[in-house]
This record gives sequence, C-alpha cells and structure tokens, in this order.
Amino acid sequence: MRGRFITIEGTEGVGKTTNIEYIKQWLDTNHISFVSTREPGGTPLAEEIRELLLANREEKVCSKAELLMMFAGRAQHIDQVIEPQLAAGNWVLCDRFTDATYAYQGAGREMGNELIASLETMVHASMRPDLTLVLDVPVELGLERAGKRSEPDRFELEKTDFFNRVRNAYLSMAEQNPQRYKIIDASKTLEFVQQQIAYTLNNFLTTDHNG
Ligand code: Z5A
Repeated sequence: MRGRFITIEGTEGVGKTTNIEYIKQWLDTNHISFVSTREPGGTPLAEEIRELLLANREEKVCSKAELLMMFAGRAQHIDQVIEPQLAAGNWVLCDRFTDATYAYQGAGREMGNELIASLETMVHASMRPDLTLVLDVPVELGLERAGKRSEPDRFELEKTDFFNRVRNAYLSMAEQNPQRYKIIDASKTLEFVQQQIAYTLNNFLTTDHNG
C-alpha cells in the first residue's frame, strides 16, 4: 500500500521544526515507517538550491528566478525521495511543499497563482499531500519567536505585510479545502499545540487512512 504524504506549513517561527519532532514520535508510537524531509531541500542537489535561495546577497533575486529554483529543487526531491518512499509504502513527513510556493511566491511576492499552478502540474501533476497541518500564529508573534533563534535569512528580512499576505494565503487555502488542511492554533503553549496535532493525526489515521 502506498504511503501517506503529510506536510507541515505556516509562516515564520510558527513552530514547524519543534513540532515535526513531536510528529516523528507519534509516527514511531504508531509503528508507521516514514521519512522526514523538507523544502526547499531534501536531496543533496535540492539542499544546494536551498542554500542559493536563502543566502543574503547584494544582487536582487527576481521573483521568477526564485520560483523556478523552488520548483527545480522540488522536482529533484519528488523524483529522488518523495515518490519512491510513498511507492515503497513509507509515509513522508515534509516541512513545507507547494502550498508554501502559493503562499510565499504567489501571495507574498504577489505573483498570483496561475504560473505556480502550471509549474505544479508540470512537476507533480495531480499528486498532492494527503494531510497538511497549517500551524497558525499572528505574524508578529512568529517573527518574535523566530528572531530569538538565529540570524535572519533572505526571507526573514521581509516586512510584516509580506508575512500577513503569506498567512492569509494559508488560511484561505485551508478554508477552501478543509478535508486536506487542518489549522492548528500554534499561538498556544507547546503542550496544547501538540494535543491539537495528536488529535488531528489520530483522526487522520482512523478516518482518512484506510490501511
Ligand atoms: N519558501 C518559499 O518561499 N517557497 C517555497 O515553496 C518553500 C519555502 C518550500 C525556508 O523555509 C524559507 O523558504 C521560508 C519560506 C521559503 N521562509 N523563511 N524564512 P524554512 O521552513 O526552512 O524556514 P522557516 O519558515 O524560517 O522556519 P523556521 O523559522 O525554522 O520556523 P519554525 O520551524 O516554524 O519554528 P521553530 O524553529 O520550531 O520555532 C521557533 C521558536 O519558537 C523556537 O525557539 C521554539 O522553541 C519556539 N516555539 C515553538 N513553538 C512554541 C510555542 N507553542 N510556544 C512558545 N514557543 C514556541
């Protein structure tokens, strides 16, 4: 049986990295074999593209170049990791996927959805995540949390307006497809956030996952 594809999304500092560790424990507890991966990145080549994308540089990166690099890395990641793992029956847990492109490039960079949809079709046809957890916090709180952690990368230097467009895009995608997207209120304590995640995953396992 094909594995399940779970993605985790949200704006800066919402707690994806922190909660992925919790989801990995949940998968282990449920004896589900899985790989944990991320975008941009996930293979040696795609990780090199990630470095190019995140580096602060004097040259302005044009939005189309950024978009194409996202999808170049994604094509490699799907070919080398995501698709073979799902086909082998393993679950794939991915920190960000194409929804991030709709949110950051489509809404954040104001590129719109049309170009992204055509690249999405080219790169992964009708393949979509089975479940997407959208960790949601007010932008200011996420930036405050992220700011305590490390030097800002090229994306983290964006203004609050940019991240509000990103956040609204995630909320709008979730509203349009509540079957796949589950919004987690990540502004609460970590304990409460993880209770919400466990509830969502347990539901997914018993209702959506027929294996
Ligand atoms: N990007 C894009 O533009 N287009 C695309 O298609 C894709 C990506 C795929 C890199 O992503 C960048 O790529 C990203 C979007 C763009 N933009 N940026 N920046 P990334 O996922 O690698 O990086 P990130 O979004 O910056 O993630 P992050 O900053 O690592 O945040 P996080 O993983 O969501 O948060 P965290 O490290 O788990 O938590 C942040 C801090 O908050 C940390 O100190 C935690 O201990 C604390 N925390 C977490 N949860 C809580 C709670 N509940 N209470 C209190 N404190 C908490």
